[in-house]
Amino acid sequence: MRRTLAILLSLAVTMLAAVGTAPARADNPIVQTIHTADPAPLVHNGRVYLYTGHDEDGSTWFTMKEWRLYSSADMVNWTDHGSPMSVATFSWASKDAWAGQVVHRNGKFFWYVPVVNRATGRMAIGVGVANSPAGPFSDALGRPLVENGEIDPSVFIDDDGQAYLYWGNPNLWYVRLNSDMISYSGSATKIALTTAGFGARTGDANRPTLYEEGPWVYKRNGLYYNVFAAKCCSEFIAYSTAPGPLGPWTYRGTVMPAQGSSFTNHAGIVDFNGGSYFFYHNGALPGGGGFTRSVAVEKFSYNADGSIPQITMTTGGAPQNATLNPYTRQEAETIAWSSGVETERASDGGMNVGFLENGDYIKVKGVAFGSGATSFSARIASAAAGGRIELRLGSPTGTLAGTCTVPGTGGWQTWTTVSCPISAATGNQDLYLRFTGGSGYLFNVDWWQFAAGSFVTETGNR
Ligand code: FUB
Repeated sequence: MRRTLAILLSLAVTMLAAVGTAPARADNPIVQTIHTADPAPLVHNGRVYLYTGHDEDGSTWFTMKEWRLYSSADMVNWTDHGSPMSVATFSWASKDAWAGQVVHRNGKFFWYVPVVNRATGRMAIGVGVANSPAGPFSDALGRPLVENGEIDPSVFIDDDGQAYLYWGNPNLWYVRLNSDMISYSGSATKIALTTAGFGARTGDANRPTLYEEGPWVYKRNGLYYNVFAAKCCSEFIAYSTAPGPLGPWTYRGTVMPAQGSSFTNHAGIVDFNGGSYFFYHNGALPGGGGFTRSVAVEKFSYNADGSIPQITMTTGGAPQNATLNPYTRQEAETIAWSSGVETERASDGGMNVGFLENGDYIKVKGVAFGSGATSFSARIASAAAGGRIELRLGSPTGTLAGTCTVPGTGGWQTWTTVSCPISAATGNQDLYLRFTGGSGYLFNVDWWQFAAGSFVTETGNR
């Protein structure tokens, strides 16, 4: 994927350069290193955790083997946490890591997902459980929680503590979860799909309402919302509201029209730091489409009556709501935008960026340098000859604040720390780490950090 992306991105840059226009640096879609789909955001301890599916490169179907996780404190710079759960987590499942949702209760994180039950060949809902939002998640039950061949679980915990699991395509089901979150009371029940509740669809006798799949159920100011993928195909995002968790539902209209080169869409909504955010997916990356999707986000405000305004896909994305501190250690895989970069598991258990070639870069947005940085350090490894990290401001070709030389270290996971002097990095800046060197893969980066004060040369382990 990175090669296709790099070629298409460099073609776009060349075309823009030819007409004398600098490329606008968009921050949607959120992830550029792989294709992601089916966003499910969760706010926890001052961060937004964004759980996604992973569309395999070149897919011609929903070929999805694992889920991925990203998190952000500012809605713009997203840290890659890798894959905390996959189809292999569920010994009874064979394939299809499709759209799920994570909820937090009793100090645990429960991840409800649809996967194919190998024994029956049908879609079933499994539950992963973890002690932290980043996992690792394990199979909570060793078997499906519920199975009826339908998909896309969403879980909502009401103020009285009663939790509900909703899911379904073509039907919309619910069941009351017990407080352990891994068992239920009563049986799976269909929510009546009436045109008053879910809008009228024409041209499909089997599906008289707009409801298609992907419910996202929550409560705000006493009103219950069900935001869902409507009509097929292409899908748009619509919503219904109700006075209670089980209805009666009233269709309220379009949240996001069909746009963006993917015939599916999938909604996830959270409030964070005083703002409301709508997550969705499209096919906006080069090479993107209906089976190679990308997760994106828009900020929005509810209307005074609680209705959701119509939201349009943008390339700009959500505004940054906090600056990033360069004087604390930052993971190299904290990214607002990147070109040619991939991520992988690092030997310390976290992630590193890798497969870096000459000219690849990472943008980190809104970096608060204050009165000025004087040095930069990075944890690097290289089984090749290394290269250089250029620290540039404002754009990949902007002011050069410093250059760190990266040596070969004898292995892609043989880590050492390099440092170099920095000048002219003051105030709030978009920082670009641009990787340069010879041909082939250059080096990996695990983390980086700036310092103020006198520069002391440092190369070695710490
Ligand atoms: O990603 C696979 C399926 O496509 C999801 O389960 C649906 O919601 C649709 O996005």
